[in-house]
This record gives sequence, C-alpha cells and structure tokens, in this order.
Amino acid sequence: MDTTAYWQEIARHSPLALLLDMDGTLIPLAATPDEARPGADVRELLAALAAADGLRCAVVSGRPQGALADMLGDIPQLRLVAEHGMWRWDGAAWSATAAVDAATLDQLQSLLEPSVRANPGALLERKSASLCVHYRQVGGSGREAFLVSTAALLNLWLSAHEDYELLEAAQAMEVRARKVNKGSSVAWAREGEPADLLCVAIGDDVTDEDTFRALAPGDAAILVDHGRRRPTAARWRLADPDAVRGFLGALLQLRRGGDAPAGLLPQPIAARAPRPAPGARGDRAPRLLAISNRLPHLRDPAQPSGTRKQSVGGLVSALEPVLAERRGLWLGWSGKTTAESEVGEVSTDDEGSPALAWIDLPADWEERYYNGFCNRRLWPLFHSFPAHVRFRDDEWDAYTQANQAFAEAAGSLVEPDASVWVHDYHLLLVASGLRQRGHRGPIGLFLHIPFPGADVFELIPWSRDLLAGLLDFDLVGFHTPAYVDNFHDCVSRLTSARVSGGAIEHGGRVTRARAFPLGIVPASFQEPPDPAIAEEIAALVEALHPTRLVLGVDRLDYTKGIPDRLLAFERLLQLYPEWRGQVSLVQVSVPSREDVPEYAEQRQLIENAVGRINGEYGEAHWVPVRYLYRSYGRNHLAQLYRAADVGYVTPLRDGMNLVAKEFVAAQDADDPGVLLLSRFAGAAVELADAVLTNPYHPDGMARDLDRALRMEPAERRTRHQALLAAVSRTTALTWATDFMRALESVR
Ligand code: ADQ
Repeated sequence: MDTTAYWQEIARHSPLALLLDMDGTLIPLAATPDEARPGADVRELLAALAAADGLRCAVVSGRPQGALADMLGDIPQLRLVAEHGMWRWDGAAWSATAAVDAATLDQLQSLLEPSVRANPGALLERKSASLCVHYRQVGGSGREAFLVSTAALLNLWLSAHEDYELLEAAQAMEVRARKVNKGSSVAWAREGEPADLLCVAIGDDVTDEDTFRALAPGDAAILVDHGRRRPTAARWRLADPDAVRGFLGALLQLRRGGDAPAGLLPQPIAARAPRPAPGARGDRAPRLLAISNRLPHLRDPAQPSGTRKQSVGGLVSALEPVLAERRGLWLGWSGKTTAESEVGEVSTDDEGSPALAWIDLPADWEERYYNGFCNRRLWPLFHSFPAHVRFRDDEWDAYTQANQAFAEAAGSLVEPDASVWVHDYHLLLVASGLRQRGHRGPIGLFLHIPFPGADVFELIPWSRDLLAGLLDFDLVGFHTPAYVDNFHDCVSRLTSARVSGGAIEHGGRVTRARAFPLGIVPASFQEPPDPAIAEEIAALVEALHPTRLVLGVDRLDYTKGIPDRLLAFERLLQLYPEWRGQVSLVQVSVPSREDVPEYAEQRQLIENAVGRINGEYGEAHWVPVRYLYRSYGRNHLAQLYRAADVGYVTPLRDGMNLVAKEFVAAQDADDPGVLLLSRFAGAAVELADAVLTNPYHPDGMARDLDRALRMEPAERRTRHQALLAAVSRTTALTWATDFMRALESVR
C-alpha cells in the first residue's frame, strides 16, 4: 500500500485515538517552558480533533498538570496526560496514576540547587514524579562543564535510587520515577474502547519513545525529527510542528471524506540496517564495548572485501581475546572527518575479530579536540611538561563535545547494563556521558600515560571537571602504583570525595583505582627470524663490526628524551675516549603526530644532534650514530633488539614503555644484551634489574652506558633472567584479564 492510501485508511478509521506530545510536536520548543504556549490556531485544531466523531484526542506531555490545565483544560473532550503519565485529565478531574515519595525528590532537589543557582540560565523544575534541570539557556564555555557535573551528580544519586531513571529530554535532564512513563497513555486510550481502536502517536522527545513502544502492531508512531536522524521505534516521520499541524488538518479533511495533498502526510523512515532497536537486541548484543580514540585497524580499502590490515601492537593482542569471549565490540574514531559540523553515523564491521564500530568526527575537532586538547595540552601535562602548555576554551569545548559524541555512539551500540572499557586520556569524560544517557553497567578506564602529581594536574583549568568525569568510572586503571597515588592525592585535594584504602567514596558511590601494569606478548618477540630480515640484520651488524651496538627504538616524541640520549652518548665519547671507534648508536624513530609543530621541532633537534656528533667524532670506517626515521615490523624489531649489546631506553617520562619489555623478551638468554632504562618509565617498577638511569643527567647517563657496555656475561645473564621473569609475569593477556575481572566485580 502506498503512503497516501495508508494514511487515508488510518485517518478514516473509527475509533481512532490520537496521542500528541506538545512541546516540539504541536508547538516549537522555546527557551523556557513559560514561553512555549499553544496559540489560538493550535487550540482550534485540538478542539476540532477532540470534537470529531469517532476520534479521541489526548495531549501527552511532560508538563505539570497545572500548566497543562491552564493552557488546554477548557477544550471540551480533550484529554490531557501530564508529567509523562503521572496525571490524567479526563475532561472532568485529574487523577494520579502512581504514588511517589515526595521526600526522595526533595533530597535530590536540595543537592541540585547550589549548582543550578551558580549557573545563570539553568532552571530547576519540580514535578510530582520527577525533577527536571533545564539547560537550554546556559551558555558559554561553562555549559559543557555544567552538563558534565550535573550528570555526574545525578548519576551518583541514581546509583543509590534504583526506582528512578534519568531521561535526556530536549535541552533538559530529568530524573523520574521509573514506574511513571508516557507509555501508560496507550493503555488508557484503549480503556473501555472496542478492540479495533487504532492509535496514532506523534512526538519528538525520547520520552515519546515509551509511547511508541507501547503501541500495537497496527498503530502508527510518527517521530517529529526536526531534520535530524536518530534511533527511534517510530516508522513514520514529520519534520517539525508546522508539519504536524499540517498533517492533523489533513487528517480531519480525510476523515470528512475529502482529499489531502500527499506533501502533508508523514513519510516512512528508511529502515536502518545496523542495529536492532533497544530492548530487542537480545542475546546478540555485545556484552563488552572497548572504546579508544583510534581503532587498531580498519578495513583496508586496497584489500579484497572482508579482509583487514593485519593487526599489530600489544593492545590488540591483549583486547582481542577478552572481546571475543564476550561478543565484544571495539569503538573508535575512524580517523576521517565529516565536511559538516555533525558527527557521522556509527558504522560497524562485525565480520573480522574483533568486531569494530567507528564514527567520523567533524573536521574542526581534529584540530581542537585531537591535536589540540589531547595532544598539545593533556599529553605534555600528564607527562609533567607544563612549561609550554597553554589552555584554550575552544579546545576544551571540542574535547567535551567529542567525549559526548563517543558516549552517544557507545550508548547506541550496547544495552545499558553492558561492560564498557574506555582507553586513555582522549576519553576521560565518556563515563559521564554514558551515565547521563542512563548506562548502568560497569565502566572502566585504563590510562596508558602517567598520571601527574596534584601540583601539575591542577594547572588544568578544568581539573575538577576532569576528576568528576574520572569518578564516574567504576574502575580506573594505571600502569604503576605511583600513578594511583597521584590520582588519589588529586582526588583528596581537589574534590570532596573520601579516599579510603583502595576505594574512593563519593555521594554514596565508589570508584576504585588500581595498578594494572601492561605487558607484551613475549612469544611474539622470540619467533625465529624471517630469512630476508635475518640477512638484512646480518648486513647491518657486519657494517658496524667490530663496534658494539647501542640501540634506541621509539615513537618520535619529545617525552622519549632522544636528544638527551644523544647528548649522553656524546658525553660517553668525551669522558671515555677508548670507546671511540668501538661503539655505535642506532636510533630508530617511527614518525608520529607530524601535524603537531612540537614534533617537527623535535625531529629537527635530533637530526642536528646526529649531524653534530658524526661531524665531530666520525671517521672514515666509523659512523658513531645512525639515525633511521622509519617503522619496522615486529620480526624485524625483534632481530634488531637481539643484535644489540645495549637497549638504550631513556624516556624523560613514560606511562610504561613497552620497548623495554620487548627488548628483554627478544634477547638470547645465553648472551643477553643489557637494558639501560630510565627511572622515569613506568616499566622501571617491574624491571628494577635493568641498569636504571636518569635522563636529566647526561654525565651520569654516560657513566651508566659505560657500565652497561662493560658488564660481564655472568651479570648480564643474572639480570636478564630476573627481567625475563618480570616480563613473562605481567603480559598483555594477564593485564586484560585482570582488568576485566576487576571491572566485572566492581558492581
Ligand atoms: P607509546 O608512547 O607509543 O605508548 P611504547 O610503550 O614504547 O610507547 O610503545 C611503542 C610501541 O611502538 C612498541 O610496541 C614498539 O615496538 C613500537 N615501535 C616503536 N618504534 C617503532 C619503529 N620504529 N617501528 C615499529 N614499531 C615501533 C603509550 C604510552 C606508553 C605505554 C603504551 C601502552 O606512552 O608509556 O607503554 O602506551 O600503554
């Protein structure tokens, strides 16, 4: 049946019940509830509908009964449903549908009042079964912070009040007693009516989805979508309140036997393939969602359909098994941007393992959120490099918006009770966004970088907002106990939460912080060499012969301390001239974040230092430093590590540093190289049997390098044995399993 014929049949059916939302459906949304009132045209239309033979008409609104009665109570035969179903007006009297304890909402109201008063434009609306925070008029850069902190507070409260739920209405957050919802208006419409009564429900708000879901198969649900697509149980759409009024006029005309222009009728919503509607996902729904800013690998467009680029990296190896066990899904930014200012729709690929989901982000977020707030502000600050960090409001705004976008995508992919595991500093506010959307399941965060001391952390203008966001996680994991201590210290100093033992108590809820040291998959660095690679490495060793090989392998990043490492190598040649012609440094740097100016400067600094050292000390048969600006595959790296006499791993600060662990795993146990490791890498906690060094002290580092180069085989073997035991104890797999076990037991 075509659209016109379908609506003709519905419009002429008797009895027919209309369930009409008011704000955003019959009338446009306004800045405050008081400013949105139905005009004479709407009242006339409702009067005509309510009076029509065989037609029942109800306005089903979230507004309080007084306001609704005041605007529409005088229209004969028009029924009213106020406060999302809490109150009903049958034309003669109001009746309550549920008993709600007022003292409980009083308590929430007193919790919310201080922050609502402190944020101009924010409005608190008290109703019988709910409390609503309106934020349409909260402007400026404080808006997102207000939203995040309000959501955090509401979620804390909700975790102790299971009979209440959070609704995200248009520009408002509403906490409502669960037993009250608009869906009950459908049963009321059917009460005392013949079984063939049909319902047509029209609404634009998420609360109208309750009505849509309560409809019977032959009924019609129409979403007023204001030009934006969103998940809905409705099969039909109209654009805005003008279109709704046009359609209702057409419906009356059709009922009277006339014709109606097709342009006035609702249009079908194109079926969306990716996900079943909430509540219908059943057994196939993912039980675990991992979220990171970037995905490990996306489908390679150059490969035949169904194949992906081979996955590399410890994180993928770590997460793949835990995701597979739980029908998990991994969500991230595709790395692509949209031309418009909108976030792209969620795409999924569940053919490979792990199943992936991704979104495209608006183009200007790449600069403000990713390069800006994440990589030019949080990254250096969390590594305790505050000197050049200056914060910008527009970057913070983009950060909060991007976190909301990830939360929105996440909320659409899993059921509210699924486990969610968020990764790293890009997404510190995702738990708040998810809680705001009603997520009840456990949410964990693992931070891959250091967590700084409170004196550094509080340099962030939004340090308290970030902490509030972090406390919305149930579990926060760090690489080392020292980062956990820093986090506890920040929470104690900058929030009112109470830290006791391993638990942080705040508003009746608990967040746990613990160290989960990330490791590697040791066996993957112990595989036999690929013959072509073996040949290439042999040629390199031959070219260096008879000198000893000191090896540095890093992402090109200023936290890795590569210029300082070169300086210490230069000091070695000055302090111990006997090493000239006897030792070579090979530094392999993989290109990284080339869009950020500090990284281009770093590259220049390194190339200048390499030029200086080689110019000063190089001889016809000896090049002191070889600098390779390139990436290698795992087998290649493993062979390089194995060929080295010293693994020169000296970051100024590093969350963990997996290169140190990879170097250990790759050594020949009978003739192992020596690991020279910065004390300021998280890895130094577990790898205490390395030669530990201070990269801020070139003379000391030169002495440590000399010691490493001279170390006797027996001491090398003893140290290596202890190091290998540590690397084998906490691997990528034990890390993921431990974290998941802790996450799943927190609630
Ligand atoms: P990164 O800062 O990237 O990671 P790291 O842990 O050393 O630091 O991991 C680097 C990875 O890149 C290693 O697996 C290494 O093999 C690889 N790599 C480096 N140079 C390479 C090259 N030239 N070619 C190929 N591969 C190369 C962040 C934090 C760390 C934390 C990890 C994991 O900054 O502190 O250990 O996340 O949580």
